Order: sequence, then C-alpha cells, then structure tokens
Amino acid sequence: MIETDFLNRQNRLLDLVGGGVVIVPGASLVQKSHDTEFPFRQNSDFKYLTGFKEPDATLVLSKNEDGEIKRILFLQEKNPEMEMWTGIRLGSEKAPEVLPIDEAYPNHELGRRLGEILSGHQKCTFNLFNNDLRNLMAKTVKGINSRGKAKLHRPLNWQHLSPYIGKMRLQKESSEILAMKQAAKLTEVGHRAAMALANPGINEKQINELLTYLFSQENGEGAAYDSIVAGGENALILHYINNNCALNDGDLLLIDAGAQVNTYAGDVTRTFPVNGKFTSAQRDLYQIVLDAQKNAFGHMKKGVSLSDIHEHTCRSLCQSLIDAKILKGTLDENMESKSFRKYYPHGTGHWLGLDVHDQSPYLDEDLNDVLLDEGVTFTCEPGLYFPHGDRDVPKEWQGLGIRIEDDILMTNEGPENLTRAIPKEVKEVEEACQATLDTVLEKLSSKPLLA
Ligand SMILES: [Mn+2]
Repeated sequence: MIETDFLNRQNRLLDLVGGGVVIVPGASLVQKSHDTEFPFRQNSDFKYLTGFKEPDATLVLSKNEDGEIKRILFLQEKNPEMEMWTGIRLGSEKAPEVLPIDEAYPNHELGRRLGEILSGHQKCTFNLFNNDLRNLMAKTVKGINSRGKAKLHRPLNWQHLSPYIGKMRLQKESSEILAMKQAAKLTEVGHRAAMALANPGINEKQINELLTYLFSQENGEGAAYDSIVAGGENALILHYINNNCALNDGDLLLIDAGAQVNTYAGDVTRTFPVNGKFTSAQRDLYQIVLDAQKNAFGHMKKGVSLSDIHEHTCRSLCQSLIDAKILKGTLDENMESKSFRKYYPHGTGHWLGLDVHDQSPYLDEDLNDVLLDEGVTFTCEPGLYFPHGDRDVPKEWQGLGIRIEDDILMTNEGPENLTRAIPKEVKEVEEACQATLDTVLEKLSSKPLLA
C-alpha cells in the first residue's frame, strides 16, 4: 500500500514551489575504507517525499500549467549478480506498485530522460549546492535552450529546494510525531540504562555501546547521531565523541544521545553523578541549569520564537552567574556584553526531526524569526561549562560541565515535553543511578515498548 502522506507531501511541495520540475536525489553510500562503506543513511528530503530506503535513487516531480502531475523515480536496476553481494533491490518494474510514484526507470537513464521531462517547463527546483546535479541540469537545459525556434518553454528559472521543503518539514504530521515519541521512548531506556551502568571504573565506551544497542531495540535504528558520553572534564568539549575514558568516582557524566526511529531523531542530554550521588556543589550548579530550563519551558507558547526562548534562558543563567559572583555588574550590562557566553557558548534549542538539527528555516522571507506553531518540534538545552584555572569560578565548580536537554512538541494546549519520562530532578536522577541495569532491561523484555 502506498502511504498517502508521501503523495500529499509531493503535492504540497509542487504547490509551494509554484509548479515546474522538482528534482530530489537520494543519498549514495559513502566509502569508509577500501571496499567498505559507512552504514547507509538516506537523504532526509528524499526520505520525507518517498519513504524509499535504497541508495542512488532520484525523485523527479513535475506539474505543468494544466495542473497535471508526474512522479518519476530513477533507481538502481535489478541485477542478480550485484544483489548477491549487496542485497535485494526493488527495481524499476516493481517500484510504481509499492512507492508513491507513477513511473520508474533505471538510474543510469536519468541523464538521457531529463531533457524530455524538463522540456516545456519554465521553473526547476533542486539543491543548487549539489554540483553533480547542477552540472547535469546545465548540460540538459543548454540542450533544450539551443533548440532554435522550437515553440516551448525553457526551464531557465532555477530555485533552491531547501527553503521550501524546510518550511514543510517544520510542522510535523501525526505519523512523524509518532516516530518521534517512539524515539523518545527508546532514548529513555538508553539514558536510564546509562545511569544504572555508570560507576567508577566503567568506561565511557561501554556506556556508548550500551546506548547504541538499546537504541536499536524493536524498530529503533540506533543512535540518531554520534552519542556524547563525556565523563568529568570531557563534558567541557561540546561535541566530545571519543568516548573512551574511564569514569572516576566523584565526577559527573554528561550524556547527549538520542535514538532514531523511522529516520526521526531523539536528542536528549542528562548529566548525573558517576557514583550516584551529587556533591552539594555539583547539585547547586545542576539546579541552576535545571531552573534555567524550567524558566525556558515557562516561555514556550505559540507565537514566540526560539531566539525569544534563548534570550530568556541566557538571562536566567546570566543572573545565576552574577549571584554566584562569577560575573560582575548588572544583568543588563552582562547581557549587553554577552560575558556569559564564556560559560554558555551554544544556543538553547534547534528544530528537531529527520535531522537532529532539522533543516528548517529560523527566519522567514522578511528576516523575522519563525514562530512556534502547532506541530513544530525543537530542543531545549541550557548548560554551563567551567574550565579549570578560571579564577572567577569557585574552585568546586571548575572542571564541571552540565547540560540538560529535552525534546519539545508545540501543541495548541502548550508545549509537550516528549522526553519528560527521562529522570531529571536531582532526586529522580539519584534514584535512577541506584537502579540496577537488570531492572531497566527487564522492562524492555517484558512487553514491546513501541506497540
Ligand atoms: Mn541538541
């Protein structure tokens, strides 16, 4: 059965770009070393429009002035010899039966057939930054353009795909929200298991592997991005992915990791004590970050922007830094000079979806902030990071990095925290750290999580 979601998305995209031809290539395999490739990851836009999971395919949509729509897919052709090595291919004969397209051809025919498809259209929308595609388009359109006095439109009006499809991907449909809720569920299991497993002497590597394993349960597709498993000062490296150090008694462990389901990402950070009990200094700092996040939640409503939320979060963290005598001067002075950025260098949130940093616009055509509306999904992730040797910072806070991140769905009733079940209050976190790994995994085996 062909899911109507995909057909509807294709129709809406054709309307949004104003008709003509839309070309969306899927991803190809990327070489890891000689004769081996990285695991395949489909291009998000292509996935969004087709649901098709094979590499080296291209979707070509067209809508003419009579409103007639054509959906053509170019894909890997059946090839028993190749399929013996790399797996079964759908092939062009079967594709129209099971995919949201009308016609399918072997991918090597794209160049040959493109001229015919483009002829008579004025507008073409594709990723202008894709050199291969732009070169193919230049060659093809040059051919059409040179057809002397032939009375037909030439596709000379090229526009970039990303702003259009990015706008569509901003507000999630119910099937997308379901996938994100399932990703949140697996992400919860992973984080709970990590809290249970972490102990002095355990290596970041073991926790990283456990997360990947749990994120692959049921229809999980593993980690949506390289997990950050950062013990002690490693938490000060914002994109730390080495994940290979032993955990030390008395240190905190920062984990930024999320499961992927149906290509939709979870993106959650928790910071907790390796030995299961915060020191009072750690707890005080943790509470400051947690309060900043709660403050941010209080400002989430339809009609505000992610930069509004960021502004409120910065003010909250900045005031705490002033209260702790780390920053001098008034709140307004420090907001003006952005002094706090030394300790809070990143944003408070980003769009979340098929990409963990979802490719939707933050500004509209008039350069105004895109506002929260029903169905948008985003993260909320305040943090504070204090390097050693910073004399403005109390000794017991030096070397600490704390971030707390949840995934939010905006609804008409207000923000819904999709990852609220993952322990976050000091007491909850300490309890989750005391749990045994067995009790966490038992829940997983007793009944399907994602039913
Ligand atoms: Mn994030």
